[in-house]
Amino acid sequence: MRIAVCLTDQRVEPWLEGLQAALPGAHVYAWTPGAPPADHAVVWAPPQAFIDGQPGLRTLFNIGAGVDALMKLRLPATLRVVRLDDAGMAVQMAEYVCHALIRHFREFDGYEADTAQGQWSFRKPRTRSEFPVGVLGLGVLGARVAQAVASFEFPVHGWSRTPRALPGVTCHAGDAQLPAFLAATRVLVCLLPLTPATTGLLRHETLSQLRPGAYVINVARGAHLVDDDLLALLDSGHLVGATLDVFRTEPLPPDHPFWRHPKITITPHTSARTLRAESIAQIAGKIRALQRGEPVAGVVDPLRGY
Ligand code: NDP
Ligand code: OXD
Repeated sequence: MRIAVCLTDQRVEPWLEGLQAALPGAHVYAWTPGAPPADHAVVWAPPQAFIDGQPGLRTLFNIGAGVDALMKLRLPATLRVVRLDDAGMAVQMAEYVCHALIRHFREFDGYEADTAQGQWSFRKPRTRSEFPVGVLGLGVLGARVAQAVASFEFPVHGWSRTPRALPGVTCHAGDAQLPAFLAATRVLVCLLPLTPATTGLLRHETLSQLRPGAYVINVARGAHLVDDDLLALLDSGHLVGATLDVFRTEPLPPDHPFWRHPKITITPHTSARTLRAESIAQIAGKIRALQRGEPVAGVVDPLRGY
C-alpha cells in the first residue's frame, strides 16, 4: 500500500514519520511532481497537479475538518474524501468560543482597561437570559460548542441544514427557520462548512436580523462573512463587537481594517488546531478499517460539499 503526503504550508517530515510508524506495512512518501501514484493520500490544500497525477487514488484524507479547499479541485467521481472527525478539535473550539463569549458577557476587556489605569471599579452584573447564543452549524464542532455554552446556562439556539436534537439547545433547521434563529440570537457563532449555500451568509441582511447589541464570533471560514457589512453594522451600533479567527485572505493583509478596529478581536486561524498525533492515529485507524472492508466516519458528500 502506498500513501502519498502532500501538505501545503506545513512541514511534511513529522507526518511522514508518524504515518510510517502507525502503518509499518505501508510505503509513506512525500509527494513531488512526477512521484508514483498512491492508493491513499494525506493532504492539506493540495494543488490540482497532485490530483491529476493520481489516477488510482482511492482515498484523500484531509488533515482538517473543513474540506472547502478540496471541493474547489476537479476530483474524480470515484475518489472518497475523508475529513478529520474531531481528532481533538472539538474541545479546542469549545474553549475558544466559550472564552470569547464569556470575555464579552463578563466585560473582561473593560475590567482590563480599568485595572490598567489603577481603577477598582465594578460593572453592573449582566443577565444571562438576555444573551442568547446562536450556533450556526450543529456538526462535530458546532454541537460540542453548543453544549459547552449551554453548560454555562446561556440560552442556546442552533441551526443546521437538516433537523437536529441536542439537549439544552433550541434547534432550528433549513432556510425557512433561519429568520427565527437570527431573531432569537444575541451572540452569533459561525461553525458552518464553507459551501456555495453558506458563502456570504453573514451579510447585512442576516446580521441585521440579530438582536440589537449583537456580538459575532466567526470560527469557520472568512468567506462566510461579508467584511464591509460587518464594519457597517459595527459603526451603526447594531453589532457591538466581533471575535474573528478566520479571514477571506489569510494571513490577514496588513492594511485590512479588522487589524485595528476597536470592536474587533482577531486571532490567526488558531481556534482549533490540527493535533498531529491524534490526527495520524485517526487516519491510520481509518486506513486499517478500509483495508478490512469496513465503513469509516467523516466521508464527505460531494453534492453537499461537506
Ligand atoms: P460538520 O460537517 O460536522 O457540520 C456542519 C454543520 O453545518 C452541520 O450541522 C450541517 O447541517 C450544517 N450545515 C451545512 N450546510 C448548511 C446549510 N446550507 N444550512 C444550514 N446548516 C448547514 O462540520 P464541523 O462541525 O466539523 O466543522 C465546521 C467548520 O468549522 C469546518 O467546515 C471548517 O470550515 C471550520 N473549522 C475551523 C477551524 C478553525 O481553526 N478556525 C478548525 C476546524 C474547522 P446538518 O447537520 O444538517 O448536516
Ligand atoms: C480545519 C481548519 O478545517 O483547521 O480543520 O480550519
